Amino acid sequence: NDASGNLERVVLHGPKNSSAEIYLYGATVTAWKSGNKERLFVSKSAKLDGTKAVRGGIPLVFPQFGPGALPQHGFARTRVWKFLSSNIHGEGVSASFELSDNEETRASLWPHKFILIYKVDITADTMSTIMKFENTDEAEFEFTSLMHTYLRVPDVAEAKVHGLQGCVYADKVKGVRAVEEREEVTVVANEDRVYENVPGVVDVGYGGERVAVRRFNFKDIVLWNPWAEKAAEMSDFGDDEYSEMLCVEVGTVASTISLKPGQTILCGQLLTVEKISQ
Ligand code: TA6
Repeated sequence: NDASGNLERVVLHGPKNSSAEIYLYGATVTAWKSGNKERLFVSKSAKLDGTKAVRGGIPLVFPQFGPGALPQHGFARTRVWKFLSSNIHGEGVSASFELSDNEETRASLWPHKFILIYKVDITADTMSTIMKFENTDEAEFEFTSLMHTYLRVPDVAEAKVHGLQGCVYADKVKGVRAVEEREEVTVVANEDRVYENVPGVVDVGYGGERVAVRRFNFKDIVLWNPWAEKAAEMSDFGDDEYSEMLCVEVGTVASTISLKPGQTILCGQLLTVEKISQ
């Protein structure tokens, strides 16, 4: 709870010392421990007081990815969600959260009625984050959405990303579109890429482990590291922290998701920590 006694965050304790922490602000996962290691990156300078989106963990991007009519990445990551319930099941534990439209969003340039139900579930070696989007309006609407996952890695230059070969990507640093030729992608400079319609599992290997990223109903994968020059421009990102993180973000951002009145869609990801046999 925060200083005035309001519920500020939910901490989940799962099997084999696994755990997760979710701030109600933005329903932002800010920690995920598996195999006794922290698997997410949160900047030491991140704001956790609700004054701006958390720099790290898994900020939720909805209803707009990137810049546009709304503030960058939309409003879901900077609103306080409602804690619904937590649940212990055979393999682990979960917590659910809800966000719906309010006066402010109805007065915004995205004035639609919606309900989001977000569920974070951990087992010994996995974390899933699943969103149910519902159109509670009288008219169809469309949106883009993404789970902005900051993975923690010992050294980003040593991280190997598999599963992107053959995909078309928009390179936002170079301002070009191209096809990924590499089976193994490494990040050794500022990268900001939207890989479109990625077919299968993407995994991020570092040391003797990898995190496998499985997703459903999210078409694209964003790969981002600000590197030193962009990190220096962010007040909530330490100058040398960029080497400890790699954003591998699941979403539908190169096209939109549209929902008719009353329609729902479930989208999400399953992150699994796996040992890499040498
Ligand atoms: O991760 C992709 C991206 O869209 C980058 O372009 C960069 O802007 C990043 O999100 C962080 O955005 P933020 O608004 O959280 O600073």
